[in-house]
Amino acid sequence: MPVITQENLALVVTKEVEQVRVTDIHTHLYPPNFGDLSLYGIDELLTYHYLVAEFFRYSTMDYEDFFNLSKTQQAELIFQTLFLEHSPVSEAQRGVLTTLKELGMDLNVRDLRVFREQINSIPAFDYVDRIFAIAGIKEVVMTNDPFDPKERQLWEMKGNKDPRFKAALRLDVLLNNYEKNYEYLNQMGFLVDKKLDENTLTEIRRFLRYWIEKTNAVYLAVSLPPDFMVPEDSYRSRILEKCVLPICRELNIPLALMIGVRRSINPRLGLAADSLGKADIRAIEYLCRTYPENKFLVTMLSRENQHELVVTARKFRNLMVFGCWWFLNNPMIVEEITNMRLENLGLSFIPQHSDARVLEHLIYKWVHARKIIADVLTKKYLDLLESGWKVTEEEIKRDIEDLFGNNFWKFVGRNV
Ligand code: FIX
Ligand code: ZN
Repeated sequence: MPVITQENLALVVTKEVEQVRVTDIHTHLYPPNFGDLSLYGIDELLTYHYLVAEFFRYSTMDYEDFFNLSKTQQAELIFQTLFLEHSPVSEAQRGVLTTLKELGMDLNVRDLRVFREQINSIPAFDYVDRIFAIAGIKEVVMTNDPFDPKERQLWEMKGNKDPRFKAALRLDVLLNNYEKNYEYLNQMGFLVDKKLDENTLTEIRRFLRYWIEKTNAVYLAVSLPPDFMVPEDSYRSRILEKCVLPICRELNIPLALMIGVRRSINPRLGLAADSLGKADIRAIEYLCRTYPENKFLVTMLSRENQHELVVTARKFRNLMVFGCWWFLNNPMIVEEITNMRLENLGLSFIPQHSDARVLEHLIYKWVHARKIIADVLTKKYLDLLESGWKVTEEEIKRDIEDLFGNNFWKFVGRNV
């Protein structure tokens, strides 16, 4: 182990950050045996909803006409518009370049058909292994929606056989839209009523237990609008306090709150239609204070919420801050937020998740994140050296392993 000096510090930190195998705590990936739910390949990469939104910044094409095209045609249009007619400087555009480069492609070819052929020629059977290896991923946590008929059927018929894919049970439909979907629960065999009477609450708890057990979920999760408030007189607040939190306590499982999304502000954009807003931190304060036996993983979508979120985490040890979510996953904002978290919370947070929807997203999301986190960490260790505090390579490795995986597993309280 070398003595860490101001001269070799950056090299050591960068090496450790590049080598650490990541637990990616929030993705939209699925194991290969989930068939067409599991997305991969250049056409999926190019039709990522981040890029669809950016395509319409330049194109005057009718939204419907675009969405009526085949995936390949959409990908061709996006490649032409975002990569050939303009330089691909946005974070999502640059992400495609990083991905292709790491897959060994010659970017100067600039020919989508060639990229497609080269990617398709990689043998399918070890594709996941290969992408995980390039991205340095140990395991990913999925987003599993028991209200999605296709996904539900896969869990009922096949289940997940790949231990690198961990489940997280997504409760958006249950919590954000109960009144429109309760009959769906009845069809699944849970005898609930629109009115949240005692019997209904018992059945909702049975539904949660059933799905946690079936998926072996490592946490429950919900995305929430900026006006999320608890306690309040709403289905969401009552189901949360009377069903979700008690089950989390009973089974010792955290609840992830992903707060600040405003869905479908321009519905014509499909999956790309969502936006954000600043939320009220008092909902998190209430939950952490009232339910000290519950564990909350929290990420917030608005940049304006980040400072109060870290301050709140200083007050509650049952609150684990995670990730720079979605519109925050830009280098300038990731750098700012990571600095803020280190300065307020030390190393007791989870700096990033990928939100990958397409398998290869793991590559660019983590190449970009690792670079920023390594740079920010290097400056923090430099401050320590300048104050006369010596750090060893082992300590740096330990800290980095905590940030990229161990903090999550310690918080979850089990390693599955
Ligand atoms: O709700 C979520 O988990 C969001 O991350 C996604 O729904 C969103 O579309 C996304 O992919 C953001 O990165
Ligand atoms: Zn997500």
